[in-house]
Amino acid sequence: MRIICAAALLAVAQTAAQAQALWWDGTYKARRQVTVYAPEWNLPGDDAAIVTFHTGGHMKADGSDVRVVVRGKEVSCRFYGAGPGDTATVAFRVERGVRDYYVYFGNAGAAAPRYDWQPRRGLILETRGYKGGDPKNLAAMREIWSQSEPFYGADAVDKVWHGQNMFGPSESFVSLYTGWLMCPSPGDYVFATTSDDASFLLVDGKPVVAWPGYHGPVADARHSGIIRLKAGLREFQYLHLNAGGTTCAVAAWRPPGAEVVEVIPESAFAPLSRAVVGPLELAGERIAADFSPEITGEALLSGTEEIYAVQITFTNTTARDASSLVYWDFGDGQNGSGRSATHIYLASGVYPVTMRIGRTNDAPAVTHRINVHEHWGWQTRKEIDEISAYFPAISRYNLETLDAASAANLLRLAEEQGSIDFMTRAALSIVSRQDAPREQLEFATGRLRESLGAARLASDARFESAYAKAFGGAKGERKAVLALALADIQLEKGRPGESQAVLKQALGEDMDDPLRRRLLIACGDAARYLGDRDGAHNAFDAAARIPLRRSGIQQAALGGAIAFKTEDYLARKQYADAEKALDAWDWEKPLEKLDGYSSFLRARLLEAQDRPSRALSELEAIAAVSADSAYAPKALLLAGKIHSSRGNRESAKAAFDRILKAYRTSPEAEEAGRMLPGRGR
Ligand SMILES: [Ca+2]
Repeated sequence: MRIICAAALLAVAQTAAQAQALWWDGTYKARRQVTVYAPEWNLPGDDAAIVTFHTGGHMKADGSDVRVVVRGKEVSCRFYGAGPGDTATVAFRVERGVRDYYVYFGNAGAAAPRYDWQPRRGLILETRGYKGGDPKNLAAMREIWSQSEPFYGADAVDKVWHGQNMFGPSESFVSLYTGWLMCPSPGDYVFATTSDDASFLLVDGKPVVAWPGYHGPVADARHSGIIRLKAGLREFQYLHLNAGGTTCAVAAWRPPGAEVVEVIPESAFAPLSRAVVGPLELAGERIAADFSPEITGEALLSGTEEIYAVQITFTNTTARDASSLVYWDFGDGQNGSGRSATHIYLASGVYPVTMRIGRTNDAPAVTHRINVHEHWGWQTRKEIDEISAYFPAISRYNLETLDAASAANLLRLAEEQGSIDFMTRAALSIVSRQDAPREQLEFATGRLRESLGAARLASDARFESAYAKAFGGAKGERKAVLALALADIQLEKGRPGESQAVLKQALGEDMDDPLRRRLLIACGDAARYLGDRDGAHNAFDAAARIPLRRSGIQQAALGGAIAFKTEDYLARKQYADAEKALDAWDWEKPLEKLDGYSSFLRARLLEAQDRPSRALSELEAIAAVSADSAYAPKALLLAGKIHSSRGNRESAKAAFDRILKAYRTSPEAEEAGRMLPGRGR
């Protein structure tokens, strides 16, 4: 089928190149020839064709300027909708014996045509976004449909037999199928539906089956109805809603004389032709650059989150263009060259794809905004591609220019593949992008912190410089997220003053409560490291006053069991778990950081993680800001031991001396005495 289409397209291109038909109306900027290869069907009413084409951005946003013209005269048509991206879908009346039509668009002054024509052929599906409402009955469902937006797309389909939104996101959407059944004989027709969620089936405007409400599908025809019909063309309508989660829509029937209820087959609907799209033409332009996109593959990017990579092949279809210098901008920060180009998209969305014929700025160029979304390949094909097949191409992407959503998915992919280098580059490319939303920025800095650890982030100059650079130009929540990441590195490097300055700068920005709480806790830490007990207390106290929305992990951390858990994790050398438990503790009870216990456990963890300088900062903070606590002498003792093991005799001696002077009656005094050089045996 694809090969036939491509050949037909080429034929159209050549025809257009040989003899360009006269322009119908000078107020129109753009047109495309569309060609109907179909026999006459000898059915009642007009034959019809449907076409979806790219507009190059010339069409009015509401499509009211779209006209179908043959031999200088308008033909009745119905415009279904604009988008997503620069596409438009139009059905039109097919004239007897006429194959070539023109669809005109790009006329700002045009108003919608006055006629109200509908194709009485085929099965056409339209889907839109669900905006709410309870599908408790047909009237409510019709209201839901009339309120639903945005328009996701429309096209001819074979059957009502779908497990996802054909044109956009599947999580929640509303569908309207309108078709024309060729009823072979008069009699009683049984219709059945199974759906997730609501569905309503009508024939000739009369409700036949209703399955209202929110529910999953069933595997039988228990939701059915019966209607007496005359032979001939009958209007079929099927309204469907997926309010959330999984989806499915199936319509079945049993015509008179049939044995079983079966999915209404494609052959039951009156034939609707699909017109072949010719190249874009622009009024007064000798060459109008044009290309056509075709989905040529898809693969799961991430096994756990069902993120798809979609491969699209773009073909230069410019009429009367002999040049071979064609340059592509795929709209996601990547470029290519060649008469056709294949590109792999890593995130759903609408991408402005530009094709330029030649390198100069005045070279003919066109931009079509292309809609990329999870394709329905799993339904129409048995297998999808392996992501490893896309890896060579993806690994050549310029990550500095890759858009943030794609970079975030790439980061997931790299992480799953265990490629630290690729992951690091993807994460840094997100950090360096001013347009990366907060969620992606947080995801990137979070993944880096978790995969590499604070010590490695601090030891590699790339991270601090990337964070600092991004921080300089950031605003709002982005600034706060970057401040946390940057302050963490600065603390790790023993620069609590700089850390505090960065955090304080970010505190002036607007942000949500959880982020502000994290920022204040980090501020308190910087103050502790500076030995500023009052400053730390104020910051922790302010953090504690911000209301919490607890996550499961944080909930589990409540009730004092966390200390025991942390000790246990430390004993078992489960350091990642210990760190999470401590983070949760700090998050829940920031003021307890001043009691010394959680900080002391933190220091033990840092020592175990082979981060002695950060551990020493933590221990010194305890001795400075929690001097009255029982953990102060413990902290000094551990600090002395760490100094000793690093060969810092003076510092070790100072720590032990301090225990003997300030905490003479503490249980640690005896050991400190033994540890002092010259005193021990
Ligand atoms: Ca559902």
